[in-house]
Amino acid sequence: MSSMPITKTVLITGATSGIGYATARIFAKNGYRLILTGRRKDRLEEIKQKLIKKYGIEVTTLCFDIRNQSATTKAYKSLKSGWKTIDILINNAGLAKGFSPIHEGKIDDWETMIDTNIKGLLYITRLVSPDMVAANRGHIINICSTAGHEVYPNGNVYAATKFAVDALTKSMRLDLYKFGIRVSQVSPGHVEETEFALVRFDGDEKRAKIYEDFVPLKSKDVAETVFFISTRPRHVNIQDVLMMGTQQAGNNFIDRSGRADR
Ligand code: NDP
Ligand code: 8X3
Repeated sequence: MSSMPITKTVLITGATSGIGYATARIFAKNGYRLILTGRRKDRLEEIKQKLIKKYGIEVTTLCFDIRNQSATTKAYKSLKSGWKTIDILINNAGLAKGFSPIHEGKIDDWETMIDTNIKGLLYITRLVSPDMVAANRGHIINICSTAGHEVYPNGNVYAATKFAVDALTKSMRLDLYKFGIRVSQVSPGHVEETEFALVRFDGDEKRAKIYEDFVPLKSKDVAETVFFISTRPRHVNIQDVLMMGTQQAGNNFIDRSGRADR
């Protein structure tokens, strides 16, 4: 780490748990200023205080539902002047809801995934990117998924939203590279130390135990990758990192013979 103080500001959507929280911790540890978002106000406040106390950094929080365009705009516009220049935007907020074949899927679940994973990502990007264009610099890192590269049974709409994220990453890059803005993506396979499975199965803890017979990635593994991407020299843009635990070889190939770390 350089001895110069880091003054870069990072906005992380969905920082109240899992990959977003792990990403917040690694940027905090390295002295960045953080804007953390999510819907759970108490969690945001608790994480803010923890990171300030542990790392002595500056943190501000924005509590809003990213599916709601006016709430997203209002929250973003509420940022105090010193917080308006965002160097790195990490589009992480997202979720899967349900695990049903297409003919049994719940329309509400589909709407939730589409509104969060695609429309929410677009709303915040639309707000942050003009200032990056004006400044001729910036970095946007989208959290996609292996599900954005390869489908699996019952993954239908979740996979469709992540294929959309992949398309957006590629097309945002085409629109923004002329302005010196890097657009990158991380596409993880299964990741534990997240609430992903619990959310997918509507809080059903039994069904959410999907990592008991293999070792997936941990949230920190993904966070470290995001951090690595964001700390390359300005002339380097890592476009996509497809990453899985060693016991996963593809979305449809998981060695479930037991956790290799036991
Ligand atoms: P978590 O459930 O732990 O985290 C999801 C985060 O997104 C939370 O902070 C949540 O905050 C936020 N979020 C969800 N919905 C909304 C909303 N409507 N408005 C604002 N924030 C919202 O799961 P992960 O950490 O696993 O998920 C992070 C990203 O990683 C997602 O995009 C997911 O698709 C992706 N991913 C996850 C993988 C995994 O296996 N875990 C693998 C590949 C990709 P809050 O509830 O406070 O609003
Ligand atoms: C999350 C990983 O395999 O559940 O994107 O789709 S998976």
